[in-house]
Amino acid sequence: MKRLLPILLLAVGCQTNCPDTIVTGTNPIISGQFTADPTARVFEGKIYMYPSHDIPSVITHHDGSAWFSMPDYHVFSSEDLTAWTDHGVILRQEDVPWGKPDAYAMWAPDCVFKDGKYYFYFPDAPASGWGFGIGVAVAEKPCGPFTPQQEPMKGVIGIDPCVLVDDDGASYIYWSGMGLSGCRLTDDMLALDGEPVRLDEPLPAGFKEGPFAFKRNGKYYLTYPWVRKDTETLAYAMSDSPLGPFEYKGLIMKESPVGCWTNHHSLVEYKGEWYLFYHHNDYSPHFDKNRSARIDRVTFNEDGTINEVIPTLRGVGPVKASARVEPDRYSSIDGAVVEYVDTADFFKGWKTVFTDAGDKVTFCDLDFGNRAPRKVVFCVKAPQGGRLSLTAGAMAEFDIPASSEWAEVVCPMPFKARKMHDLELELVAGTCVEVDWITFR
Ligand code: FUB
Repeated sequence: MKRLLPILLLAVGCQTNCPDTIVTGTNPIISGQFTADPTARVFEGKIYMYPSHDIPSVITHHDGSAWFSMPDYHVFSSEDLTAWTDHGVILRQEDVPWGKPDAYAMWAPDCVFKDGKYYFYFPDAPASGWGFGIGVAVAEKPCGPFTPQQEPMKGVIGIDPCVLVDDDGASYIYWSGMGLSGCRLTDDMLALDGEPVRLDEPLPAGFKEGPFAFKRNGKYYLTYPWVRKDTETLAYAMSDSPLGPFEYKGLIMKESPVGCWTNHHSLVEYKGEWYLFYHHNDYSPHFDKNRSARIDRVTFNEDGTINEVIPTLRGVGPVKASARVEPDRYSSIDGAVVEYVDTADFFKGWKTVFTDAGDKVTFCDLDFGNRAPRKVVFCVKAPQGGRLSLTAGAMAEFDIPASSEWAEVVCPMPFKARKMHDLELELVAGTCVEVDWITFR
């Protein structure tokens, strides 16, 4: 074991902002703005995410409390689930001909592809009348421009549309409003083709909103937020037919232990693996109507049932050692704690606080590539200094000089790390060492 002195200490700010591409690989996947109700679809070989867009509340609920405020929709795409391109706003409340332009009611959307066109389904409050309608906007490309229809869909009063395009081209829409309803769509995707069917009646009581339907190996899945006690779980039911009857099968994700009343999700297969997109109020700990999209892996059993997904901070994206590695998005933690970097700006993210010797975190699957880095950089604050051990295949210890401001401490790498390793950081001496991020050069 070798003790190494830092060769450079720079007092710097430790956060960056990139306007169009957000690179995390961890949860939540998008920073700098809120991204709720994420619907993920694969178009043109990429993942597209159509979330709704929470902003700090500008409207109140009928009881006077701050309420969901959702003025528009963005679309994001990614090839690797780590780097997300924000393609910008695809639809604004002011642009919906039948909508109330200041309702802030652009709730959970969906987008599907059929016969050369992209159909974006979205809830909005009608300019006249009450409740929610569901509109359709059509585009030639997955990121628009989307042209909304003049009128909402007839026969649909409700929120959270989801559309399943079946293998034979027949399409079905599912939505929430006085229960969970489903109906076949007309071939042009713009209207109901027949009478809606209530789908929630055979399911355990407690269906709320946000249905997401998909087909896998000939079975139809109806997945949905379900309140069995006090907040939303994600549950699912299966059927041999797109309009049921659906049989309840179990939970996909339990209630969040803290913070967020809602959960809202989608499941998607991408490059041979299945993923659950869902949300949590990570960047808004005091207001659960400002949510952020997350992703975790989903696995299925032989009989098609879904294994419970345990939410992680590590997420699913590949993370390169040459990127900013955030140990606060840990895979496991022992003694160390995670806190916000700046409670006046939660988008600055988190730091890992190592208080006592032995406190540690592990960050799984860090990709060092083929060229072993020569340096490691710690973005740290350590009023009394300390010593961290770093394990990535081999192990070394690094002195962290005393600094009461954030500083980049650059040290030579004493061993060659190549390919994939789980990274472990442990405080071996000193007290109260805070780590914002580390990187390898
Ligand atoms: O985002 C507003 C509403 O909260 C959605 O439509 C629901 O599914 C819930 O996530």
